[in-house]
Amino acid sequence: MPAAVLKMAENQAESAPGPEEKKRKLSGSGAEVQKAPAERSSFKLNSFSVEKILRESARDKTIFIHGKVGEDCGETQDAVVILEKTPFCEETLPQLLNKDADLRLQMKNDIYSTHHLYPLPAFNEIKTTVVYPATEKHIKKYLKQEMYLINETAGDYKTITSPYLQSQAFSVQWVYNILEKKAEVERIIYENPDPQDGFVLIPDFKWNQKQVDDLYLIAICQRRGVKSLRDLTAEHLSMLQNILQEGQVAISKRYNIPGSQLRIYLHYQPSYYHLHIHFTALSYDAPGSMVERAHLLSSVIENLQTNPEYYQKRTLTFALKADDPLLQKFKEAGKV
Ligand code: M7G
Repeated sequence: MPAAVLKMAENQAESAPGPEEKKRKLSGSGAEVQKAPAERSSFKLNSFSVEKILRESARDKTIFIHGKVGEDCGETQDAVVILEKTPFCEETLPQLLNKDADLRLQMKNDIYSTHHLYPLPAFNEIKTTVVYPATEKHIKKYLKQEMYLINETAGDYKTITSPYLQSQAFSVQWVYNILEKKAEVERIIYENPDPQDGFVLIPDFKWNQKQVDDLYLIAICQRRGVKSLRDLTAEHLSMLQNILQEGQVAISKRYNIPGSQLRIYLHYQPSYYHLHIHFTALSYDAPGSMVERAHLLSSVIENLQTNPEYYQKRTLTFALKADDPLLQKFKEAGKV
């Protein structure tokens, strides 16, 4: 057993937080969320000109924008910028509500009044994700469209999906960069280095790590060549069990969230075809956690224990966007 695994296993019994400890940590004194201001970005927002709003949601307070970069120097490239208002953080409430925050009255009626609060910029963050240069496929990924359900049989996977993926899937270079310690090294939360059954646990880039309410991490398996749920057999059980057990312990230790408050699942279809598992706070309505996409890791493990070829044999259902070329392939094959 690798050292990292042993160390975690030893500490497992003492790692689950009691309700009081959890309350204390979540109320702001201990949960290890990222606080340090990051370095300045080299991406120049003033060189980004908006082409199209791909999607926006008033409820989620997010907007997905397609734009061009470099129009001034004649070499334009596509970029996708995602803006998202972040949840409040109990730790920074005092600064948000202090005398330096500018509170303007909007209306007053009897005991009721509404206001505009303009906090100091440091406490008014907009989480910003940039994909640059973005491919046509990235732009489509974020474009709001009608969805269609596909029931993919084992045969469909072999004849339609798999050949399509070989030619069309997104690059997983960012995944290799994490595994090879070329990127996001300081963000790694836990690693089991075993090349067969190990994994790296790291905050998902959807999470700004400022508050645990929307906690989102991913476990990326060390092993290459396992593309998705479809590839899993009993041979992968020990890796999946490591991810489930060690991932929960690592999150409990670091963020004080017990395994019973985590949603741990795989996407099918994923966007990136190197096996990874999503860990999100159960109380957070995470994007991509709907039934037609999310497969609970605990159920995946049990299915494989019952039938080692479960995911090789089963029909798997997922939704595709109207202009997804894979949907076109299914249509051509008369399957939609
Ligand atoms: P997925 O199920 O393949 O696709 O999950 P989805 O993006 O449609 O959910 C991949 C996960 O990896 C997503 O939750 C992404 O937010 C996350 N992710 C993608 N990229 C490119 C990065 C990255 O560079 N770093 C980190 N930490 N997470 C990423």
